[in-house]
Amino acid sequence: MYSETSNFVNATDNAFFFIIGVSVIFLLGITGTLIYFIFRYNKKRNPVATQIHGSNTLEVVWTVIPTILVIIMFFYGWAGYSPMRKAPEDAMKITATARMWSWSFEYPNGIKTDTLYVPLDKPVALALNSLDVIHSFYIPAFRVKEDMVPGRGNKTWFIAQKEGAYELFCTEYCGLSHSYMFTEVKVLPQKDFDAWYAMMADTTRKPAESGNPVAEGKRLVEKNGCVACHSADGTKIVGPTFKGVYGHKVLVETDGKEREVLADDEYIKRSIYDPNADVVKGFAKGVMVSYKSQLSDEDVSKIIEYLKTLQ
Ligand code: HEC
Ligand SMILES: [Cu+2]
Repeated sequence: MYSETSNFVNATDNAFFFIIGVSVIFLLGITGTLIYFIFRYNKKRNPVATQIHGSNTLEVVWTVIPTILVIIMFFYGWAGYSPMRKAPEDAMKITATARMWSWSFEYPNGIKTDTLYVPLDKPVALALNSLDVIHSFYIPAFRVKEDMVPGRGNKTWFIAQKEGAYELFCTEYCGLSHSYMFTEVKVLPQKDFDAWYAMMADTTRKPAESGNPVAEGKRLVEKNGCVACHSADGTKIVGPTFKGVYGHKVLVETDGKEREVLADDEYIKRSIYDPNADVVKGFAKGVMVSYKSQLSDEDVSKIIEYLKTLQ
């Protein structure tokens, strides 16, 4: 049994506490000396200023000691950082995708979740992608933090060593709803993880026929973070409200030309898969990026069923 939540906790904390410790010692030492000098060399005690011209001993001391301290800091830092760069070969590979303003995780068997599930005591390697702007993947409890830059293909990895749920959030300011861009990482013992994994694979393979499409559509809209930009009550947020969207006439700009279209199934689908083809007048192009890789045709028709109910 480990007492740390991940394999990176120790080394990161060592570097952190060493730097903090040195800083505190210097803060106290310098402030103490300052106060002593104010007292010792004030005008009453020392009416004629003492002139000092150079001291090799002092110069050597205040060059050598800080140099040694900084080198020690570097080694603590390097010892903590360099294992983070290379994931073990046998690590479980998960792809994390960030977009304004939600997370999605894809596992080797193709299932997708908005909460990260990982097995206990097993290395997990994450490929970090962003679909729009720069985000940053952060699990404070694991001391894991890595930028997610579109097109750059950053990576990170860790071994979760304690069962439980931990915060996972975006730590790069990425626009209006950045502060809502958080989720959890759930660490399950291998047995529970395997059970969860198999269960998810089953439900993904054969979608419940009895499911209510409207409820599922609503769930998809929440799960995929559409609600960060689209309200259901008529309020304009980043994007147009979903209220009354289905079946109404919209003024859009297509290839720089304005035209009026009817918001039918076809239009809504295009809005989700290719949002910048028809840009709703009064809204910015490029803010919403395609959900082609995240939502199937079936998902889209469920969302449409849900949107129909918001009149
Ligand atoms: C980052 C903010 C953002 C997110 C997240 C987002 N959208 Fe959008 N959406 C916009 C903006 C801005 C527009 C208007 C500009 C345009 O048409 O591209 C828009 C337009 C639309 C339209 C056309 C609306 C109309 O009035 O004609 C639909 C439909 C839509 N989005 C659906 C969705 C769905 C479904 C999701 C989630 C799967 C989603 N959006 C996620 C910002 C977002
Ligand atoms: Cu972000």
